[in-house]
Amino acid sequence: MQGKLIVFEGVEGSGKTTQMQRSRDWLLEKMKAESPTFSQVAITREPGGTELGKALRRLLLEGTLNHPIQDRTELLLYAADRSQHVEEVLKPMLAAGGIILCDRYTDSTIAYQGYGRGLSLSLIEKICQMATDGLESDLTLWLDVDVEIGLARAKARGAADRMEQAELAFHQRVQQGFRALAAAHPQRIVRVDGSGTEAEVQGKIQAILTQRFREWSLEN
Ligand code: T5A
Repeated sequence: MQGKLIVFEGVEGSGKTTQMQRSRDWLLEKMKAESPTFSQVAITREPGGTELGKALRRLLLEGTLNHPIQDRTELLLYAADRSQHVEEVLKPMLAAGGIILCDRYTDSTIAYQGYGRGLSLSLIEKICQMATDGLESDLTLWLDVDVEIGLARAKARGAADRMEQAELAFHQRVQQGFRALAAAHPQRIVRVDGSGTEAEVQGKIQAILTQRFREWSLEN
């Protein structure tokens, strides 16, 4: 089977990191049993999936209160992180047949910088196209949780980063963005109810992945 890019999306604290780790462990076990030659299941994230990206992540999330980042600057910094990530990490791994679990990708830019900040969606699409060189996810799992629940989970974990500190209405617009994206791309984006326990959410993800891997194996 060819490499696959599986993206996890959602509002702050929706459980992406938790579910990606569980999914990787499960996939590795499953692959080992079903296809002994298969080995690579990698986890990566945006921003911060490369050395350059780690520096950009610090700039984006630590923030500078005295010199706020302008909305278009923010968009370009996320795009710069992505462009580097696509060329340095995603394309080579996919070419080697790997399964990539990626924490956030282009839908986050549309949801946060488009719906959240109010930047032009057509401008964002062009910039995403340039940053990704046309590389789309094979599957995007949207972990759908109420914004308040997600923010409370993130807050319980520690100090809020620059994005988490944005007003509630901003995060609600972001959520609306994910909803619109899922409605517009029903084959690529699958909604997962993220409100249950970690194990319950993981059960739903495993069912979706099982079905998708079956379809992908039939394509070859
Ligand atoms: N961004 C990103 C943009 O604006 N534009 C872009 O183009 C891109 C790529 C990234 C920020 O950048 C923005 C979006 C973000 O604001 P980040 O640190 O990656 O920053 O932020 P998040 O992606 O939101 O990461 P978080 O770690 O905050 O959230 P996760 O990964 O969704 O959630 P997770 O798994 O860490 O869980 C959070 C807490 O909840 C608990 C966990 O134990 C943890 O403590 N939890 C649950 N509790 C109860 N029930 C469950 N089912 C739970 N699942 C997890």
